[in-house]
This record gives sequence, C-alpha cells and structure tokens, in this order.
Amino acid sequence: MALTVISFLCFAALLPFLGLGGPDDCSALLPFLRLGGPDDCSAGNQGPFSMEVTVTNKFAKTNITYSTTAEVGMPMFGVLNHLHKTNNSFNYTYIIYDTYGIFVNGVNGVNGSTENNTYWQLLSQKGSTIKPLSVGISCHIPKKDEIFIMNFTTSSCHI
Ligand code: B12
Ligand SMILES: *[C@@H]1O[C@H](CO)[C@@H](O)[C@H](O)[C@H]1NC(C)=O
Ligand SMILES: *[C@@H]1O[C@H](CO)[C@@H](O)[C@H](O)[C@H]1NC(C)=O
Ligand SMILES: *[C@@H]1O[C@H](CO)[C@@H](O)[C@H](O)[C@H]1NC(C)=O
Ligand SMILES: *[C@@H]1O[C@H](CO)[C@@H](O)[C@H](O)[C@H]1NC(C)=O
Ligand SMILES: *[C@@H]1O[C@H](CO)[C@@H](O)[C@H](O)[C@H]1NC(C)=O
Ligand SMILES: *[C@@H]1O[C@H](CO)[C@@H](O)[C@H](O)[C@H]1NC(C)=O
Repeated sequence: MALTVISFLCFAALLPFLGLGGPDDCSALLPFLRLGGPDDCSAGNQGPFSMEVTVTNKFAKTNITYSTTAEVGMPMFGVLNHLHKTNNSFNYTYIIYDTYGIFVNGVNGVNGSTENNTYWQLLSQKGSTIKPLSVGISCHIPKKDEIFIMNFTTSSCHI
C-alpha cells in the first residue's frame, strides 16, 4: 500500500515533464526511463544495507549523524520514516506537492520558511564528493555507502 503511494508520487513528479518537448526535457527523463533499473521507484526488496543520515544546521551549530538501514530500491522517504521509527531523536515534517512529490519542510523541530528565506537542502555524499539531489525524497533512492545530508541553509535560486 505504502509502496503504491510512493510509486505514484514518483510518477506524479514526472508528469510536468511529459508534456514538454525538446532534447533537454528528454534527457531530464532519461534516468527515470530505465524501468526496472536501480534508479527507479519500482525496484523490489533486495535486502538491507546500512547508511548514514547527517542533519546539519550551521546557524544552530548542530551536526548530528544517524546510522540506519535501507532496503535496496527504497526511496529516501521510506528510509527517513524507518529512521524516525527506530530513533525518535530524529523527526521531520513534509508537504506533498502534486507536482514533484514530497518536500521536506522541517527537521528536528526546525522548519524552513519563505519568510526567512531558509530551507532544508538535500545532498548526497559518496566518498568525498557531495552533490545536491536533483529530485526530492520520494524519488531519490539511496545506494550503499551513501551519506544522505539534510542541510539547513538560506535559499538560493536554482532551476
Ligand atoms: C523555487 C524553487 C525552490 C524553492 C521553493 C521555496 C520558495 N522559496 O519558493 C526551494 C529553494 C526551497 C527549493 C528547494 C528544492 N528544490 Co526546488 N525548485 C524551485 C523552482 C525554481 C520554482 C518552483 C516554483 O516556485 N514554482 C511556481 C509555483 C507557483 O508552483 P508550486 O507548485 O507552488 O511551487 C512549489 C513547489 O515547486 C515546491 N518545490 C520547490 N522545489 C521542490 C522540490 C521538491 C522535490 C518538491 C516536492 C517540491 C518543491 O516549492 C514551490 C514554492 O512553494 C523549481 C523549478 C521550476 N521552474 O519549477 C525547482 C524544482 C521544483 N526544485 C527541485 C529540487 C530538486 C529541489 C530540492 C530537492 C533541491 C535540493 N537538492 O535540496 C529542494 C527541496 C528539498 C526539500 N526540502 O525537500 C527540482 C525538482 C525536480 C524533481 N523532478 O523532483 C526543480 C524542478 C528544479 C530542477 N529543475 O531541478 N526549490
Ligand atoms: C559534520 O560532522 C561530520 C562527521 O563528524 C563531518 O564529516 C562534517 O564535515 C560535519 N559537517 C559540518 C557542516 O560541520
Ligand atoms: C539516535 O541517534 C543518536 C545520534 O546518532 C545516537 O546518539 C543515539 O544513540 C540513537 N538512539 C537510538 C535509540 O538508536
Ligand atoms: C522533534 O525534535 C525536536 C528536536 O529534538 C523536538 O524539539 C521536537 O519536540 C520533536 N518533535 C516531535 C513532534 O517529536
Ligand atoms: C513546523 O511545521 C509543521 C507543519 O509542517 C508545524 O506543525 C509546526 O508547528 C512547525 N513548527 C514550527 C517551530 O514552526
Ligand atoms: C524565522 O526566523 C526566526 C529567527 O530565527 C524564527 O524565530 C521564526 O520562527 C522563523 N519564522 C518561521 C516562519 O519559521
Ligand atoms: C550547509 O549550509 C551552510 C549554510 O548555508 C553552508 O555554509 C554549507 O556549505 C552547507 N553545506 C553543504 C554540505 O552544502
């Protein structure tokens, strides 16, 4: 049931692209079109692996790393819910957009706000490389040895 909802959200997140033409839009879709591959939302349960979730807030001078487990193919949404269930010192709130899926609104009691121009930026670290996610938590599927970073920051314009 929960999985159906997540798959739907990932699909819904793609809808805005489907009506648009041009090579740029097609390349934006490519990572999602390899259905059955490791990046899409329909990959099944293939076993657990451990990973880390780091919550950083430079303004509050907090930097907490949580250890958790993820299932192969499970979106970050599921991983964060599992983390909260197993360690309630981690909590978060979210808003569902019918366009791009699930948006992280607040983490550990700190909300982003348009008023203050702040939000929780999501990043993925592999080795020493840190990259911002190009999709939200309903579509990002973490891999083994990945560190998922939630960084409270001031909004910057992004396309
Ligand atoms: C402005 C903007 C933001 C602002 C939104 C708040 C604000 N101050 O307005 C901020 C900076 C917070 C933001 C954050 C992120 N964003 Co943004 N954002 C946009 C942008 C440029 C415009 C959205 C907009 O205003 N639309 C007009 C209004 C009227 O429509 P709306 O539906 O109400 O818009 C809301 C949603 O789009 C929502 N929103 C914005 N970004 C995201 C991302 C996700 C995953 C979700 C679920 C919702 C969401 O906030 C908007 C304002 O309330 C779009 C690109 C575009 N041109 O659409 C990217 C875009 C939607 N964002 C994107 C991404 C990836 C993110 C981040 C995941 C980046 C990151 N690595 O952290 C984060 C979200 C992290 C989280 N906490 O969950 C992608 C989504 C791609 C996808 N397929 O999922 C887009 C399409 C940019 C891109 N081309 O890569 N974003
Ligand atoms: C947070 O702590 C981790 C591990 O202790 C460290 O690698 C990282 O650089 C720190 N991040 C920030 C923003 O201080
Ligand atoms: C929850 O996470 C914190 C930070 O990593 C850790 O210190 C604590 O032991 C964890 N609690 C449980 C119940 O796992
Ligand atoms: C979430 O965590 C923050 C910080 O630990 C705490 O102040 C807040 O009460 C928690 N919220 C919920 C709903 O548990
Ligand atoms: C953060 O946002 C949630 C809803 O997403 C709300 O319930 C909560 O009261 C807000 N917390 C603060 C400190 O503004
Ligand atoms: C904006 O920032 C101030 C100061 O940190 C905080 O007290 C306030 O709650 C924030 N506003 C929102 C809407 O979160
Ligand atoms: C996190 O946000 C702070 C404040 O904007 C910024 O200085 C820092 O570089 C960010 N960290 C990462 C890993 O992007």
